[in-house]
Amino acid sequence: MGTSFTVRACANIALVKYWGKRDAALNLPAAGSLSLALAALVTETTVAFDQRLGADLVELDGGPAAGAALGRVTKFLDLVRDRAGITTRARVSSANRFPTASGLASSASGFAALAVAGARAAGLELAPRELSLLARRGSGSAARSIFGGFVRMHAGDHDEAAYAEPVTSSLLDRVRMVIAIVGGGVPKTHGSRDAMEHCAATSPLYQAWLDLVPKDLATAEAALATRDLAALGELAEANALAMHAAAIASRPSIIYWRPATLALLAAVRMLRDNGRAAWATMDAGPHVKVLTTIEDADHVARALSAVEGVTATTISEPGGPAYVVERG
Ligand code: 2P0
Repeated sequence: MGTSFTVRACANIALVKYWGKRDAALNLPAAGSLSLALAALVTETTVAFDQRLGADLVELDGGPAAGAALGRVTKFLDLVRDRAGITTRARVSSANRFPTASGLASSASGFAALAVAGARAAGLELAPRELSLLARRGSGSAARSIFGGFVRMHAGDHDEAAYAEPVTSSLLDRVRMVIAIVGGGVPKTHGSRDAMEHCAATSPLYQAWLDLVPKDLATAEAALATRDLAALGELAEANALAMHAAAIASRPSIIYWRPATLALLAAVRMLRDNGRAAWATMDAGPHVKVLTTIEDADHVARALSAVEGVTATTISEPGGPAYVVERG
């Protein structure tokens, strides 16, 4: 059996969302995006190539993977094998170290960890940018999870230009994210991969969304450069609402929100009215993630815990880059 590599990668929450592709086969995003890595949401993945195996053996969260989940991992490992010039099958074990029963799942941390562990186990020495390009093929948001802190994903004009890279900002020392879980792990109504495709094909607001993203990226990067958390927060909340508006306008509609999602948005607005740092963002589910500061994080988490329908809250620090924890 080849050397096994165990890698940890953090999930990330986009402040400027990725919502739409321009090439499904290469998984090229239709626009750029910008995210914050979260230390509280970690995936740990071990990969070892083994000559004795006739097929990839994949375990996800303690159980054997089958069907579409297994197919997606094998397809991704095929990219790694092609690159390394091998045909050996692999043993993969991956587990999310996410807050218990959070209802969060992350293809971002999962494919970032698989890209780094898979590449190393196959004997490849890839630079971070190449790992980001590789991770993107597994999942668009995974390209961002190779890096820590604030991360900018480029849409690029060709395959090799669609990678992510870290954005340095001294705001990183000030921020926290509070994750408010709605409905304790109810399965998603629409997976984001199919939902963004359906939105692109049917939403009359999709083109307006695409036109908006470059402007929002410029505003977000300016806020990071000038350490203006209020500007970053306002932009992130507005961008998330625009993404959801485009999704809601799809035909038939894609509505990720539950009543508690709206109650949380109102609570966040009230926190701001009371002078707290709090700006909301939502992804392909009902949960609300709130950008705040170290000073206000406990207060914000307590306020959000009191909202009816919220089953858990977690305060997260910014996360670091994907890294090898063990080789064996
Ligand atoms: C984001 N999402 O920027 C956005 C906001 C969901 C809502 O990235 O098809 O799972 O694997 O490239 O990365 C989720 O999309 O999609 C996502 P694929 P992915 O975080």
